[in-house]
Amino acid sequence: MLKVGIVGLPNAGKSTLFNALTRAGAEVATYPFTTIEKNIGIAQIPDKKLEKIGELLKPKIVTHATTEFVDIAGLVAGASKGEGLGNKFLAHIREVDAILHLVRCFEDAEVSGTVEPLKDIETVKLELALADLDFVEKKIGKLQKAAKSGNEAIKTELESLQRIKDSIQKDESIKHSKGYNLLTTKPCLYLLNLSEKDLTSKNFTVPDQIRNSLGSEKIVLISAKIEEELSELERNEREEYRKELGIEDFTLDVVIEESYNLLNLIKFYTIKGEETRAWSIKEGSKIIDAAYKIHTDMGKGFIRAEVFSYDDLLSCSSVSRLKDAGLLKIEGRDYLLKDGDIVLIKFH
Ligand SMILES: Nc1nc2c(ncn2[C@@H]2O[C@H](COP(=O)(O)OP(=O)(O)OP(=O)(O)O)[C@@H](O)[C@H]2O)c(=O)[nH]1
Ligand SMILES: [Mg+2]
Repeated sequence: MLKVGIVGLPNAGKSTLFNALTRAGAEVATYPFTTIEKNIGIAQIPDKKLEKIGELLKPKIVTHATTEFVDIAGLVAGASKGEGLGNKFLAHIREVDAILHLVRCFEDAEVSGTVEPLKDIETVKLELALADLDFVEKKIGKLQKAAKSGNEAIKTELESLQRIKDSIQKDESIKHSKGYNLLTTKPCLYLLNLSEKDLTSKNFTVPDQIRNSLGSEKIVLISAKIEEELSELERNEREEYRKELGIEDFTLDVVIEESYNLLNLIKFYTIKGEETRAWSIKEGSKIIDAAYKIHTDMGKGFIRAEVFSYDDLLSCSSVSRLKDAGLLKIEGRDYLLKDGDIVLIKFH
């Protein structure tokens, strides 16, 4: 499963956010480096289409797609050189497919550390870049020895690594680095962790310096603490408390959805028997990939698939009417899945 890692300085509120997302109950404390070993948890992807399909077809079970979140140890300046929990932290970031970069903006005398969001952002960005530089330099060192043999492929790779190194040093975006799994090329969403007061008063505007530093990167305002409190409540109570606080948006849902988008996934649905279920798959996948994802036997014994779109189901409001209207298509194994496709796979 694809993973989203939560990254930031110690005491930024990473474990608090992680608990809100996954209800996994990771340890939270006012002192730094509470998290040493990474925590892994699963969050359901909020899905309005799935809920709508559920309302129409009334299956016994409705199953959401999920994403894995990883709560990673806090990072400090010098991590790339082994400071703090340096190397461990960086190895855990290397394993994730996308990053939620959580930035402390909340004042709280109880919680140690300072509130310097811009500095914190720059620190994390610099450490990730330095870790990439270190990785690329080591790789170049190894290849330079091998290149003495005159092998053309090695020479080409060396040139491309040299270009990547230049980009990192000039703080430019890195192109054509597929296969190296660099930290700075992972898709990233910035979350500003505001105090309860700043979030609910809606007076907080993102400082220009932060906007400039992040360029076109996406920013979401959140209070990890409020989200954690909300996540512990039952649905009705949660709604009430949210209204009381004056928060209209389901911030946590926004975070999960945006994380999901970072992973370049689309959703498809199965409606067989008593269960209606949402599945995630990489954009650009074929129906045969979906069949294997559901069950290996389904992939191996694939005959054909019946496919219709969520929009057509909604406008016809039943599968039989949709069939009458000729909107159910028979597709072969190479059919390219579209977001919102509802599929029934025939196999032997
Ligand atoms: N006031 C306030 N406190 C928060 C918020 N988010 C987290 N905290 C507090 O900040 C402290 C640190 O939170 P953690 O979630 O443990 O932070 P962390 O980033 O996981 O820290 P490390 O594991 O040490 O890297 C705890 O006392 C939290 O209760 C917030 O939104 N507002
Ligand atoms: Mg933690």
